[in-house]
Amino acid sequence: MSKNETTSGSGRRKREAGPSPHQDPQSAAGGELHQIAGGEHAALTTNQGVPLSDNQNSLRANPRGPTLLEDFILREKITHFDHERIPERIVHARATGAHGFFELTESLEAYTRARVLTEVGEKTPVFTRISTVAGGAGSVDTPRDVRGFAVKFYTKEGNWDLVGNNIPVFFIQDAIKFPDLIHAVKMEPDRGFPQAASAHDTFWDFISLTPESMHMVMWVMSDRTLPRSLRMIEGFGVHSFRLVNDAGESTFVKFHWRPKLGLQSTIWDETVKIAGADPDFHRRDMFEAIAAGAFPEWDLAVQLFTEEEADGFPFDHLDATKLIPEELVPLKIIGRMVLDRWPNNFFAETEQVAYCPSHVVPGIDFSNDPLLQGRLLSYHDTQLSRLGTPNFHQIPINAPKCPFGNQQRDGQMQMEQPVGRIAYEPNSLSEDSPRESPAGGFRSAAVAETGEKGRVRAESFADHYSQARQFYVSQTAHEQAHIASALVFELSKVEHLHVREAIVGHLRNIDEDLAQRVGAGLALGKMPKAPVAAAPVQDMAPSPALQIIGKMKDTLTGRAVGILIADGSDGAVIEKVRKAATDAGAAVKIVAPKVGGANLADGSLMAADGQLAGTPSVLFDAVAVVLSDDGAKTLALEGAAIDFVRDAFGHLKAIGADQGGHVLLRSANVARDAGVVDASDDDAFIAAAKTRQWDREKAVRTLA
Ligand code: HDE
Repeated sequence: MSKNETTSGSGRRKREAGPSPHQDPQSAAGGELHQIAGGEHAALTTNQGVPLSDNQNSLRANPRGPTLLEDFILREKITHFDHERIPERIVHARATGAHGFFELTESLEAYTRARVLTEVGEKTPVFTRISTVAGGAGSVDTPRDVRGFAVKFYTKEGNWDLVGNNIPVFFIQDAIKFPDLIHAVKMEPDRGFPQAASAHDTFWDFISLTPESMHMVMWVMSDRTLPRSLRMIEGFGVHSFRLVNDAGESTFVKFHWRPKLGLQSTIWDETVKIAGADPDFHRRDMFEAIAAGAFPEWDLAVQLFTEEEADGFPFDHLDATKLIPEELVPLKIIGRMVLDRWPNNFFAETEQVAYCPSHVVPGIDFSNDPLLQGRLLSYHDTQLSRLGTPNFHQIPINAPKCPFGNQQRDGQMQMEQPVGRIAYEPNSLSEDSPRESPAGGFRSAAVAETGEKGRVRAESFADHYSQARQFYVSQTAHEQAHIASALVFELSKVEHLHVREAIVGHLRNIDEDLAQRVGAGLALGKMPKAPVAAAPVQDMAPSPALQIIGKMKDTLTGRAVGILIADGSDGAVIEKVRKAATDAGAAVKIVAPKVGGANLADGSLMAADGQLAGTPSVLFDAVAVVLSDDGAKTLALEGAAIDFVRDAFGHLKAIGADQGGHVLLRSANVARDAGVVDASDDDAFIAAAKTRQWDREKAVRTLA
């Protein structure tokens, strides 16, 4: 059988039918053979199925003459190309997506009738898209930014989209402020920069005038926005939702994703350098992990609480700038999500996938969070503009995997061909047209509403600082220093002094020490006044669950180790380090001055996975340097080699070095400390490599 397949019926081209680890087994169902004489390859055709004899030359009046308008092949190809782009998402344009499944391990039967949350052991297919917010589709993977965490569950009762972020709160309390927030953070409209960066005047100006954003600002300035890998971030549904059971009773719920690999971030200097070394750092990491069978995995957990319990919280859970501390309502793990298949085609799937928080299934319902209420409108509207048609649900990545049908008809890009006379309901002319399901269909929770209509903000939304303070005081000293330094960095890019001062004023309401550190970092001279808080600032109990360092796992699983070698390196030491790191779960890469490899001391050639100039140490979690004395002397004159070890040290990573390796370290002024160990002592190296050397930081940079 040749590979010359097209899908049957539609005549659409199928992807080249070679074996692919990423191909959806279900979509691989065979089409008819497109019968083209001669050759092994599929015939190249126009979109009308006409085979092409020549794809290299357009039709000319004579060999050196004008191109003819009659060339329908040229016109079709160029016109299609001209229309290849669709409007990119106004936010969350840059993303990585993958297929997988959700498996329920604990039934929530008492709380909900949603089968996806009651059928233990059931594997529900998912498509998950993790994004940055501010940058365009072509921006880098690693700006300081929130990560979107959107999961489409293709359940038996319809699609459920859980469209969350990697931060459990948001900047604003009311959807009507969203366009202002996004306009403020996006590149400034007169100059078209900065791309994918909040460090500029308009963002901080808006924030300084929006005290409700202070809690989110603490999270955004923390290393949460600098993830080491998308496999190592948490996800949050942010808003309260409702679960509704068979009896019609409802319970509030917050959704949490917890990475099996633990939480891990990079540090700012490292992040900046990663952006240059590999703009696709996170996408590549996810691609490589899935290709290697190291499937990213998260637990799904819920916080469940009643209306009465919520009334007792010292904040309003309908306010998306507040979280519910785990110490107040513990997390209950109910299942796991595994991402095990890369998309066949980035555009068809990751770009065209259309998430809407309004996509819920029977048994899941909304709360009155005013931010959520606005989102219920916005996403569907945005899909109409992006995908151009109310039939976007028919695009394969968006279509439910359960049967679906109704009397909606026509519209642009209608792919279905409904048969028969009936396009309305109720009707008496058809036996089998779709009907309502009074018993199993979607029902909203019967919630009583009273009160006066008006453009008002509830009094219970007035406290903007208490949880910001709780977040800050819950952090380790290292994390607090990073937050203070991030604020200094960002505000130092703000030209307007009054904006810098206004933010420091807000910080005084959060934590005086933080405000002093940032004020000193900006050389403010005189501390600005704190604005009057609309509600008294409360001291809430610290919540260690808000840390990153406290949630980092001491492990090399899912992490990467780089071994720098050169001509003359000792193969036995390299192998020892490689084996120890691989056994500990790391992906190991050999880095050498030339990609072809290095001639080792014993005369053998060791191939390299990366060339030194293009494979800096920022791409690894720990490094080893195995060099002969001559190799070290040569590399001491090589900027990329000096940077390799100096950055590894500066980014608080473990360094294992043999005798020659230490020669290079000395040339780079890298001192010995607890994380700089002998490469031959693989136990010491692996122990150090499993974590970061936080205590080293004060020796390598001045933090605010
Ligand atoms: Fe979104 N958001 N958002 N957002 N959001 C979009 O929808 C919007 C908010 C989130 O991978 C857009 O399809 C409004 C909170 C994710 O395709 C748009 C408000 C949270 C994604 C939109 C918010 C999110 C989006 C742009 C304030 C965390 C990417 C493209 C009321 C819970 C989904 C699109 C994907 C995308 C509107 C606030 C998460 C314009 C009006 C809070 C993960 O519709």
